[in-house]
Amino acid sequence: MGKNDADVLILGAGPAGLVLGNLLRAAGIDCVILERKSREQVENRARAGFLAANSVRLLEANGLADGLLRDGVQHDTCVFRYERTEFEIKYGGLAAGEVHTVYPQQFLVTDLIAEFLARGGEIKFGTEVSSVSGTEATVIADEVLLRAEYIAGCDGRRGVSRRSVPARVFRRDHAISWLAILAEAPPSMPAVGYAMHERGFAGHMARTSTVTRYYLEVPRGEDPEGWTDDRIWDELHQRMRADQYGPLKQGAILERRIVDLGSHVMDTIQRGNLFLAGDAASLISPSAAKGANLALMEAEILAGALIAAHHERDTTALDRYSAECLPRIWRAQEFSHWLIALLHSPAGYDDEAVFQRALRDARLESLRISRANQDFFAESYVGI
Ligand code: FAS
Repeated sequence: MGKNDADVLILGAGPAGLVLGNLLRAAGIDCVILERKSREQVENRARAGFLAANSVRLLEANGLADGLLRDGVQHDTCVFRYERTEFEIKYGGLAAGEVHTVYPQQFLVTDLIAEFLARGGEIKFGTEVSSVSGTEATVIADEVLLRAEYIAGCDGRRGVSRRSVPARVFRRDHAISWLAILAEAPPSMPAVGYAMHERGFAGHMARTSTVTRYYLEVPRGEDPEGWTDDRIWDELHQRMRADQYGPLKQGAILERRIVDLGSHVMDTIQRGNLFLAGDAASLISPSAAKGANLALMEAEILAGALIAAHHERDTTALDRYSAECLPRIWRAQEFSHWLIALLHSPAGYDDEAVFQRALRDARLESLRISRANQDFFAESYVGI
């Protein structure tokens, strides 16, 4: 058997791979990250932005939070707008009193890359992994066979790792699509805005003081290029009921892409010495801002298990890795599903559509008037 190229080979320089790499380097474990994109591409890819309290604690406890503590903005309010009225939930004052920190994913990834390299880690950018073997603990990258003690599959929703773990996969297509928009415009409200409208759902999430994320529910198969800047702002104004609650701050549309809301969970996220974390392990819709936060949670659990296995030859935590992560993955899925049902309802006036909308409005009403519902929302939204 050839010499190992590293103690741990990590596939993917996203939030999962980079947090894992930084925690392993801090424990003196030799690890190499293999990333198919260039550093510039990875550091400029805009995705998530809402970091839950647990994620901030994890990053701060491991010396990875300088940027987000300096430039991140605390967030504690959701506004719900629908036909009947508008109400807000200040979730920072409910349940455990926890809040989000808004810090764009690309900023966090940039910080994590710099820190990982400063800790003596190695990242091979522009390196495509074509196959992974958990039983051999080997990968083939750019036609070169690499070997390690352990492999961490953090290569996202379209990576090769997930396909290398034989598992039963539970999929759910929510049959809902969003136009995901980034606008060069300041946030129009100091809150996450969820608008339910007969024309479909609309969402407003801050990213920075000059960039805002919006979502518009659109038909499946929609061409994002068919949405001009003017058409996007017209539709947002209508669905966010800007005439009633105040105009939205406009600006150039920086990015428009379609996100088909889907979820998938596997019944195991490990095979031999291969362990999955992040989007490679499970997919969740962006409705509840859980994707990046789940990635950080799994990276922390996997790091602890790999450190125990490498330094103490104790593989108990590694053997239990899936059992440790899956119950939390399912809780996040359950809340994401609940929120999707709250934010969307079938269009039209047939009995079923009207019935579903009435149920949705009743859920909103419970959220508006019931402290118990508000505490459930707060705990699930920023906790889990
Ligand atoms: P990533 O996908 O971030 O990283 C995986 C890395 O692996 C990538 O850099 C990729 O290039 C690399 N890779 C893949 N295959 C490889 C191969 N064969 N060889 C080498 N490298 C390979 N979540 C939220 O909570 N809120 C949001 O608002 C939100 N918005 C999103 C918007 C979009 C458009 C997308 C796609 C996702 C969004 N998400 C959001 C979810 C997102 O944040 C993910 O959960 C998060 O990026 C997951 O991190 P990783 O698991 O590290 O995977």
